[in-house]
Amino acid sequence: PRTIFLKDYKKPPFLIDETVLHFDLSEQGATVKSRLSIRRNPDADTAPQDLYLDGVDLELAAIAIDGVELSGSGYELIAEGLRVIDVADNFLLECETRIKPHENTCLEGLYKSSSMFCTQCEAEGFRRITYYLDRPDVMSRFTTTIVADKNLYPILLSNGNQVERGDLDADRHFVTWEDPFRKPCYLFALVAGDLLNIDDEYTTMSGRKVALRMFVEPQNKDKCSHALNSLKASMKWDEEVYGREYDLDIFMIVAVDDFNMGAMENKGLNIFNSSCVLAKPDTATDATYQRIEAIVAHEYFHNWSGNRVTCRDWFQLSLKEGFTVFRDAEFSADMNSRTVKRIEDVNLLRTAQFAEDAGPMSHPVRPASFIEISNFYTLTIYEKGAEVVGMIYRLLGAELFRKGSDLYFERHDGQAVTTDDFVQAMQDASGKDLTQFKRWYDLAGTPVIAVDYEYDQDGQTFTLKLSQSCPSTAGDVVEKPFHIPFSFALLDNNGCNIPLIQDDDAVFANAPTELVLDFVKTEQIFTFQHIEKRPIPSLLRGFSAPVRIKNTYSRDELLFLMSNETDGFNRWDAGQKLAVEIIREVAESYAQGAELTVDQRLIEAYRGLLVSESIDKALLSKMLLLPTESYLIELSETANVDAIHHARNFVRDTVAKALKSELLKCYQDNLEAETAYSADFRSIAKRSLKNIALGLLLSIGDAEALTLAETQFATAENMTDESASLIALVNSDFIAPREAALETFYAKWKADPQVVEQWLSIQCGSVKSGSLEAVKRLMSHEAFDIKNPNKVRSVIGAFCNQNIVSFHNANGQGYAFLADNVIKLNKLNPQIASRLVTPLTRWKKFDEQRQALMQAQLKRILDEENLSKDVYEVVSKSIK
Ligand code: HT7
Ligand code: ZN
Repeated sequence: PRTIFLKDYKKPPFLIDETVLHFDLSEQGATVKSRLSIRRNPDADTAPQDLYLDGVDLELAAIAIDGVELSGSGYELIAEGLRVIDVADNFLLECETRIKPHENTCLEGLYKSSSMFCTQCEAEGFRRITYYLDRPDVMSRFTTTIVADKNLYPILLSNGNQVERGDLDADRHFVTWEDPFRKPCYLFALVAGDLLNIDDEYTTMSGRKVALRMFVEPQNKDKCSHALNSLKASMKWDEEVYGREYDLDIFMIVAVDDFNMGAMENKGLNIFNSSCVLAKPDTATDATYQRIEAIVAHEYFHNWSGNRVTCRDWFQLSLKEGFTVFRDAEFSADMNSRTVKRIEDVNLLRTAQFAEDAGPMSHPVRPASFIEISNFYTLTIYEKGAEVVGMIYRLLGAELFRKGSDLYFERHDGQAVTTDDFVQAMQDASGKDLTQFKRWYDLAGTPVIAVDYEYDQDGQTFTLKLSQSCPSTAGDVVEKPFHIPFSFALLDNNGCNIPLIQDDDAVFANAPTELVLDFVKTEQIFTFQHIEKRPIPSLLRGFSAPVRIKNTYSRDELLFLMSNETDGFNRWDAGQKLAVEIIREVAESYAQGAELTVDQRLIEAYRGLLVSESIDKALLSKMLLLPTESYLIELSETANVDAIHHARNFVRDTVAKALKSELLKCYQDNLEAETAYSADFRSIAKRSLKNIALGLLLSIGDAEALTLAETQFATAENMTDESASLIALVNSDFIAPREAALETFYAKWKADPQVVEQWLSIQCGSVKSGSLEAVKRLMSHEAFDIKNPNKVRSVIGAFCNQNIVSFHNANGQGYAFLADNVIKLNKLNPQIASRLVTPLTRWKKFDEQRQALMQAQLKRILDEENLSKDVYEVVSKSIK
């Protein structure tokens, strides 16, 4: 397969001003007629005689230029495309293509999901619909007519506004849609089905009424209100925080069951994976409620950051994704607990993005090359990309950042641009030099910061010395430093912030108590004056940059920070750091066969948190969670999976035993009956605390807790409590109650796919119920369907990513199981196959024996014939 390089980017030689599409959908297949008004691009880098169009798995039925049918010598079918020979400067190209949506299992282009037709065109799916210039810098006005059976497909949708509809003979009908905004074809969408609509309305800041319409299969009509409320909140937030107003008369959301990712921001017609949009209290957990709020917002925000201003090429993907994740994270922080949102995001970044960036697929936020773009919808593009935007925000401050985003949207509205254009707008609006900052876009790897500090009692100065380095994946060290916003404070021994005076002349009274330091050199010293007593530094507050920071604190300092740090994120992080140290200590003893003991100070710290009257419950619920096995593996040079698993469980159980009465009280205190389910963050925090306490108590085999869990399971009035009690039972050693609960749960919910997905992943992700044999059995269960990505993620994904000791069993059978399924999925759905293979690519983290077993499976996959580009790229880059 061919590698595509950013350095080879050329402007498109042709442009398409108008795209008129006509779809005829039937049970036999679809016929697509296109009329493209094409002209040469006056700004093109080259002027070829021929026009090359992208096209994959299409049957060309007819082709004409300016109304004249082309003979065989006028065009040539080439690999993945069509060459139209010797074209003029301006012409109308008409094509008729036939496609088979029913046979489309890769879920790109036009496909069928249950009884409906739908599309997924990003990144390069449009070329599976018709021949086209399938690249984001070709922006066109689309008019789309859909013809289909009126009874089977009463609803026919596309982008923009509906302009015409009518009946045809033989029980067929048509609808025509016109999108007034020029857009790249990756934002095209079509939906046809027997769907119900739930309607709402929004009045924009300028007083325009926008119809909001959510389309779902009839059985889901009571699962729409949360998404619609989230949509209205997002529309309002984007007006208030970014000054961005919605621009069409209608905004549509469609839920589909078969979808490769979470959702898609098609202009005016967002398509969602059902699991990311449908919710009602008895079927969706709090986590799902919050995920839906975030994803609805994310897709809506793309209307400006992605659609109105789009990407020039796919190397710029983070231009829209990083910025939009930053926007949706700020939205979620405003709607919920800001500290908890930050904790969750940093947890994901440090666990999974750092691992990606240290692995074989490591790439910069703006990659320099790729084989298959679908492989680059990564944590680096999304999450690290959002961190990079967040760093600009922290360097500029809220006001200048807003000036920058206003300038960016104004300057580039209707254009396809680059991450450089984004940074330039931020620089021009703020006057802050971001030249060095741009390095974040082009270099892979996670910088490491070493912190050193000194307090001089006589001079009353505190000196902070920061050094940075960045190990690249090639094993060398990046020489040039990054521009790092390093958020910093000093705490006195009561936990109060001390004024930070860097310049002797500064007025003490106006001195800030928190600073964002511009850390731009490899080594840099910052000095603070008039510090009367030895302070404790508060470093990288709020995780102000995506870096690893070497731990500089003693255990006592960490304990102090756990109860006194004024930055919520750092307070939580102090607890994590302490727990990591203690689990590692226990893991070492376990590996050596020595006696296991847990530092009593950790237990006392948790006791202090549990009895605290003042701590915020949302933060407390996060502080009571130990670092995950995945994070502990990520932090290890060579991970001893079994030792980590046992040590973490030992620490958890020791804490739970010691704090049994506090945990029972915590459970009872947060049990209070609710009038009605509410997904506000305070209610969520209470449920979360209660359920964490329950899980801890059950993990130590507490009989009283078993009764509590069984009662909660039988009487729960919402899915959060029902599934939490199921999870607690599944992860306990109460075998009979566990099996009974799993059976009852399935019998109750088997008709609801979103709940069944949870049922599958709870079992497969648990070491207690998810043995490899059990997982294989589930793959023959009526609830499983290998063609449905959600089911694949719930079973195979949960086993390989969450049930870590079982997947990494030294017998290698977990690895072979994953490889078998990657091979199977390679044919059915390459995008899903290549995502699924990720855990095998992380072989470097494990012992030699496991490394060999993992690599053997990667080689087995690579030896397969007809490997997709998707799987080929990931596997070939992962083999030593
Ligand atoms: N922009 C969307 C990306 C997406 C996608 C990419 C590849 C294959 C399938 C896909 N479905 C959606 C989603 C988003 O980031 O908003
Ligand atoms: Zn996105």
